[in-house]
Amino acid sequence: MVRVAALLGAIGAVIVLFVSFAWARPDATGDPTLVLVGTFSSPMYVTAPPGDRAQLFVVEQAGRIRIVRDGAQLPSPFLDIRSLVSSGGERGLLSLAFPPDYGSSRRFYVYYTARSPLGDVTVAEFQAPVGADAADPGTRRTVLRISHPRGNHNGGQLQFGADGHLYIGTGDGGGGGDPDQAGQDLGSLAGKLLRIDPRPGAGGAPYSVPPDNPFVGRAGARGEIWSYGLRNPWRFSFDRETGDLTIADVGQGSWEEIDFALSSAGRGRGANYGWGCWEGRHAYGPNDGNPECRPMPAQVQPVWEYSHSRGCSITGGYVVRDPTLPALNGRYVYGDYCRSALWSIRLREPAAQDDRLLGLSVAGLSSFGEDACGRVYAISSDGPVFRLEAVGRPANSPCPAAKPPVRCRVPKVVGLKLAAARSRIRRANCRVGRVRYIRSARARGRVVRQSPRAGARRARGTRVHLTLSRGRR
Ligand SMILES: [Ca+2]
Repeated sequence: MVRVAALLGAIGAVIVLFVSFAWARPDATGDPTLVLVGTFSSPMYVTAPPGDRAQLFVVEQAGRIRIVRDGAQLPSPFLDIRSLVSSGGERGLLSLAFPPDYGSSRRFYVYYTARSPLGDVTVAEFQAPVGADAADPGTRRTVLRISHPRGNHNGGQLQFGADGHLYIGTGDGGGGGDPDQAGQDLGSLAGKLLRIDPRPGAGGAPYSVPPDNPFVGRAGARGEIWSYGLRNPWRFSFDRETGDLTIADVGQGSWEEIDFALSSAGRGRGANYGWGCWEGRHAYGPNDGNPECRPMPAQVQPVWEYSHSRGCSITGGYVVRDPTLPALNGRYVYGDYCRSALWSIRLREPAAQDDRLLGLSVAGLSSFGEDACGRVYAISSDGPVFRLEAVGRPANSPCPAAKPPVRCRVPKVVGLKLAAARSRIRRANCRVGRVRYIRSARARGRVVRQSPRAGARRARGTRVHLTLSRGRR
């Protein structure tokens, strides 16, 4: 009897061990995990100046920006504009963007809702003295202001595109159901993705409109508009490798959506994303009778949507290009403010594929962010900021250096036979281009001319054209 009990006990122990092992299976090396970077006061966003591998800038909702340098938070803020910012709910200091020339210009841009006039959506420029850890609040220059008396749908994202222009995501003006019918109104800056050059323009203008914006010169339309039909594009981003644009547009009562625009197909130039006539891929019934929805406008369909059985407010993220996190390379990481689970998906036109849980969660997910070397962060409005890292990566590993692009260094092939020239050109990351023959007395059967010349540096895969001598007849 004792022996039977012991045997049963042993079997039980094995089962318990097996079950607990199955539950507590350690993540495999290389899987994504969350590493705490620091805790802040209602953090909304993180970013870093281009090429700055040591620092991370953390935007706090009330109106401060903090610097984390080499993993440690600096004691005093980089910027404190709490006296200008109306904060709480969806309002506050919402994002920050550094232009490509920040290293020399020291100018940067913030997006906030103003105290006065209350709620005005505001894009402002500040400057930080070279070498200083704090910007000078006295350098403030208002770039753009949009009246916004309602408290919600303030938009809030700033991003510089690879074209050097500043993209600005604005909400539809708030309330519910787009009461101003702003989304489809090309005369309104609300419910849009805008594209401007934020530096002072001609004749004292606070900014200028790039002449290749889609609605420049159209009567009744604002030239600043890049794409429209958005409800509250709280977060949008560019793929740092391809330049593709992804907008996560927060839905009304039923559908959350992801809009995706390939850089090679115009990056959403002039696109109508449908709001307030469409919510996700569905006609938005309450606005059926609105003139803007009669007839229903054609919309650029989202590549992904999910219903409110999964969440309530999408938090858009980034296509991961972190070389130290190959498990997520090329996947778009996103989440939802109302659910803590993080997801990743492959963005494709016309439909995204392979939506998966990451197996990680962040409560109160306010935003994602990306640093100068492409590492991605997940931010909780409760305070913590996490970095997505590969399991097994040593703690506080430095930001990896960007790999220089592989280039074609044109080799000298004059004097070689064709086979030898081909192999030398391939080894130099170039390609063999046109091969033609001439009748010439010199160097029969060998290369007598090449273009480009030897030593030139060109993009990878550049074609090298060859001229060979056949010899005289
Ligand atoms: Ca839409």
